[in-house]
Amino acid sequence: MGTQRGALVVFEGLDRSGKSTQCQRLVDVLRANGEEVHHMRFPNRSSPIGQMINSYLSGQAQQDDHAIHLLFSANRWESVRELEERINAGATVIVDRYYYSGCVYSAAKHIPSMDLEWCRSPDVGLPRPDVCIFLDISAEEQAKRGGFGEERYEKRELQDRVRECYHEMRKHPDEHADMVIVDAGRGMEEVEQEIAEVVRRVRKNVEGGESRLRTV
Ligand code: FDM
Ligand code: MG
Repeated sequence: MGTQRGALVVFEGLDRSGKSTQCQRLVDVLRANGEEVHHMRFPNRSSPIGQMINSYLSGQAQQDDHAIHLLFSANRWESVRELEERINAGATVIVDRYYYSGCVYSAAKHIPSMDLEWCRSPDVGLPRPDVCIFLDISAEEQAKRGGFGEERYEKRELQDRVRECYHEMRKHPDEHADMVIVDAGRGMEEVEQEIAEVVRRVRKNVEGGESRLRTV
């Protein structure tokens, strides 16, 4: 018998949804329990492609919208081997943003040649998560938390369109099956508990089920 594979858990949500905080908390709790955990985030700004993405997001560089979209996808593809190796070695892999962000932030630009389907296509074949935890936050709550940073996409109007695109994307049959919506407008601890419950359930399913990762 080989090693039991780990679960692939993705976090998605708008800026200010508490995504990175909740990711880190989950990682800390699992590790404190002695679990093998690998934490990744996209964009991974440390690779050469990631540095191009970082320059674009910070406004230092311009890119054609299609080109930057493909760079975000390439930035995931360059990490696939590492991701698969960790999963197959039995680690729980927790990912902060994945191809859902890739799709919705680009589609939210409303460029006619870049609809959701086009945006999704370069990511087809990536490892499909066992669950995508979508931290949902209303426009009002997001505004209350305030403090958008300086980066390219941190603007009210675009964020509203991104929110719509996330909900549009949930209609895709695969995405619908994988996405669990968590109301992130509540207190940090309440949100954390709900996430812990979802993750417990998912890890149990993975342990009892098909050992191979599916693909997007
Ligand atoms: N983003 C992130 C994209 O536009 N496409 C992608 O594929 C990914 C992974 O990059 F505005 C956007 C989402 C966000 C910005 O993300 C940087 P972080 O989580 O704030 O670093
Ligand atoms: Mg950000």
